[in-house]
Parts: sequence; C-alpha cells; structure tokens
Amino acid sequence: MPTVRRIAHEFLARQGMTTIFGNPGSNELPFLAGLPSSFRYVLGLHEGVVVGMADGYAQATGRAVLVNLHAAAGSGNAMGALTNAVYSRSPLVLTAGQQVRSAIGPEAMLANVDAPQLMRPLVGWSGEPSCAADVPRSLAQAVFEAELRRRPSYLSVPYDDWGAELDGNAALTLDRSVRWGLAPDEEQLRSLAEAVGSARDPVLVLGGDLDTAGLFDRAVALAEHRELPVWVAPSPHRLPFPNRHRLFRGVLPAGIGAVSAALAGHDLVLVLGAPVFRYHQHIPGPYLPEGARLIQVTDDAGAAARAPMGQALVADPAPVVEALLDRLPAREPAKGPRYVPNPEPATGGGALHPEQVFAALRETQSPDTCYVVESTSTSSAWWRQMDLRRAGSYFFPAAGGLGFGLPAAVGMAMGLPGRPVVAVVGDGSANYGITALWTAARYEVPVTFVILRNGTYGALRWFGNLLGTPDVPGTEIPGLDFTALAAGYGVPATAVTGLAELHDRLKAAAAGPRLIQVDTCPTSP
Ligand code: TPP
Repeated sequence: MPTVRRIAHEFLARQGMTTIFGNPGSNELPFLAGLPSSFRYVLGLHEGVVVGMADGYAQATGRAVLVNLHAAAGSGNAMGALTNAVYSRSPLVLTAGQQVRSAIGPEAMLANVDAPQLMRPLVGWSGEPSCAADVPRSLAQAVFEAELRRRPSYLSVPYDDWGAELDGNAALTLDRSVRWGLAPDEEQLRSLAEAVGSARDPVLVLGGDLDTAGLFDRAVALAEHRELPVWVAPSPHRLPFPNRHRLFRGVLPAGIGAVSAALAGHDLVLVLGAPVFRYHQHIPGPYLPEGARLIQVTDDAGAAARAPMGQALVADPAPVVEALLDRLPAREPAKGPRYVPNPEPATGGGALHPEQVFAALRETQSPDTCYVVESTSTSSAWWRQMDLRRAGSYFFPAAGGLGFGLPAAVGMAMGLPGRPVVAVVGDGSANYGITALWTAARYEVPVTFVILRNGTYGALRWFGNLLGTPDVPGTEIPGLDFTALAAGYGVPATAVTGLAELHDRLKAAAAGPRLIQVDTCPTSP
C-alpha cells in the first residue's frame, strides 16, 4: 500500500514541481523524508525570502511552485512577501506542516489553530484535509487552484498524515490534469474590433500580465499594426512593451486625476492585461478624460469585477490581440527610427546620480538581462535611462511590499539559467530580504546585486512632502555597510563611489553571485 508521502512526491514530480523553496521545522520533516533525488530543496533563511524566491522562480518559469513553510509562525513570516505574489498572480502552492490531528484541539506547541483561515484573504484557496486519505487529492486541488486562479493557495497538513497508507483510489490523483481555456466568442471579438476600428484616437494601456502571458512581442505587433500609442498601466510589476519604442508614451502615473490627464484627448482606452487601475498616491479627479470610453481585456475575473469604470471582457488576451491584428487593417507607419535615443544621464552633487548608474547598466550589461528592481525613489530615472527591448526584462514587487528584490532575483536566476540577472535594490529595501544573499552563495546562483546606497528611505521623504508631512521621523538609514553584510553571507562584494570604477565592476565577469554597493544621491520617484 503506498503512503500519503509517496503519492504526494509522485504527484509533484509528475506536475514538474520538483524545485521546492522552503524553511522547515519539525512539523514539515515527515513530508520531506525520503524526498526522491530528482527534487531540489532550496533553503531560505527566512520565510519572506522563501516566498520571494518562489515568486521570482514562478515568474521566470511560468509554472506552479511548491513552498514549504513552518506551521503558523513560518506562514506568518511569509505573509508580507505573499502580498506581492498575489498581485504578480504567481501560482505558488504554500504548504505548512500542522501538528498531529489529536494535538491541534488542545493547542500543543506548533498547532496551527484554524490554519485555513490564517492566510485568508490573501490566498485564493486554503484548506486542511479532513483525514489522511484526503491529502493527495487536497494537494492536487491546491496546485490546480493556484494555476487556475493564478493566485497562491495554502495547504496545511497534519504531520502524522504523511506515513498513512492509502487504498487504490489515491493513484487516480496522479493522472489528474486540469486545463484552462477562455477564448472570447465571435460576437465579443467582432464588437471589440469594431470599437477599436471606429475610434478616432484610441490608446493602448498595457499591463504586466501581457509579459507573463508571453505577449510582449505581440503587443508590439499590435501597436505597430494600428500605430497605437502605448502607455503602461500604473504600478507595473513587469514591462509589457519596449520602453524606448517610438510608440511608447511611458508608465501611467498612479493617481486618479493624473491618469485621466495623461490620457486626455483619446476617445478609446483599450486596457490589455491589467487591473483598472492600480492607483497609489491619492490624486482625486475624474477616472477618465472627457469623452473617453474604456474597454478592459483581462483573464482576471476579480480585476474586471472591481474596476470602477469601463466595460470589461474577461478573456485570455492572446486570442484578443490576434483577432485585432487579423480583423483591423494596418495603418501606415510614421517615419523615423523604431527606437528613440537615450538621453544624457543627469548628474548628482557628490555621489553618483541614479541615472548615471542606470546608464552604466545599460552600457555594460547584456540586452538580454533580466532586471529585478526594488529601488523606490528612482523610477523616473530608471525609465529615462533604461532601454529594455525584450520580454521578461523587468520585475518589481507587485504589491509594493519590500523584501522582494534580493530573493526574487535569486529565484529568477534559478528559473532562467540562460539569462543574466541583475537586482537593483535600494539600501532600505535590501534589509527586508538580506538573507537571500546566503541562498545565492550556498547554491552559487549567478546574480549581480547592485545596492543603491543613498542613506535614506527616499520614497518616504518624497511621500512626506506630497502628503504635507515633511517632518516625519524614521526615514534616515545612514551607515549601512552592505559589503560587510554580503561577506557575512558569503557573497563577494565591493563598494563603488566613482563612475569609472562602477563601469569596471559591472564589466567584470562573475561566475557566481556578487554585490556592488554604489553611493548615490537622493532623488524623487
Ligand atoms: N515595509 C514594507 C514591507 N514595504 C514597504 N513598502 C514599506 C515598509 C514602506 N516603504 C516604501 S518605500 C520605503 C519604505 C520603507 C523606502 C525604501 O528605501 P530604499 O530601498 O532605500 O529606496 P529609496 O526610496 O531610497 O530609493
């Protein structure tokens, strides 16, 4: 008779989920016992880092990823990172070890009381099997729920379940597969094409989901086919369009009034693969410019339902993009080069300006580089200087929860062994996921970590001025030495203050992880 453990391992192997990110405790050991050699357990030293790495790995591979957390305390530590995974729509399958069933009621140490409730409302599905025989089916459900909803799921398993023996029905779980199909019908495609074709001055607003869906190049094809100006939806976690393309207009500001001002003059706003919209700073105003209508196409039913304006079509964006390309005639392209030139970088007083750092990255790194960015006061400098022309080039914490940058870069590099990975992280942000350096060193993951050391929580200082609260405490962080921290975790590191030295460091080849600390001057996002 097979055990629960054997069926679970076999099911995960058949789903291709053999890389597990985790930080175990006693409750999890019976699941990990006898793990087949085809599995790789990637140890993170804090659960926020574990989930950040898994999020990066999931975004790199586009696949569901298993995460192994320790009971309630480990799950709680993971929760901040989980907010990002929710909004990047990463199919993470979080498992947590539970006390043995008879010890949950009396609340023995490490009992995860009301475990399924703990991670709600962040996860899309959460459960604890009601008996050992239901563990394999519940695990399959957790995987399929994460894939179908594109949202993390959570499964708590009492640790005495793993050794239980199962009858023949359990093997049926192994053969299960669940597929997703969401093609729009003929009438929906016809009316959408008609709306776009008849608009006087339409504009595309693209979201990170297009990059996740592998539609970066098709988005370029559509924009060029119809000569459509392109904005990126506010607060992007991925880049769905080349940022120096002649049709690229920028990233929409994350305020209500500011968005409608940016879109003024257009009569149709076609949003593909984004929520409408992920505002941040509250700038009141009309949701849409005068005379504009908005149509949103997304496969995220929740994002369609909660939007405050517009018509939504809940559908896979891929057939929609293809239908618009097929059904609408091509427009004459404007004359001129396909990509606009890069401006001269701004300079700082004393320390390097972030624009100089980004220009140096652009000039020294492969165009194929995948950047994980968590530097919150440098976004306008970033978009001014970078020239990102390939899919999967840019990743940012999707819920703005710090602690993503370092871990996600490690997970990304593990999931994308063919692409160089560079993490660009602020000296404030780096502390929230600093132990990812140990995992990078331990597994020899080739990531370049660039830490921008401006000695301050720059974005908070900027926000303080915006909110009329410039005098707040707790925004200065002088004196952090990331070369010493990196050395402690086993990552070779250097500190750089000058431009020539930065170029030299960035150009030097590195086989494993390395950290470059760069002193920069404060800027505004
Ligand atoms: N805690 C978490 C988990 N997430 C957050 N977003 C914050 C706190 C609030 N926060 C937003 S930006 C920021 C803080 C603390 C400062 C980040 O500083 P740094 O990484 O140095 O970047 P800078 O703004 O200076 O470019």
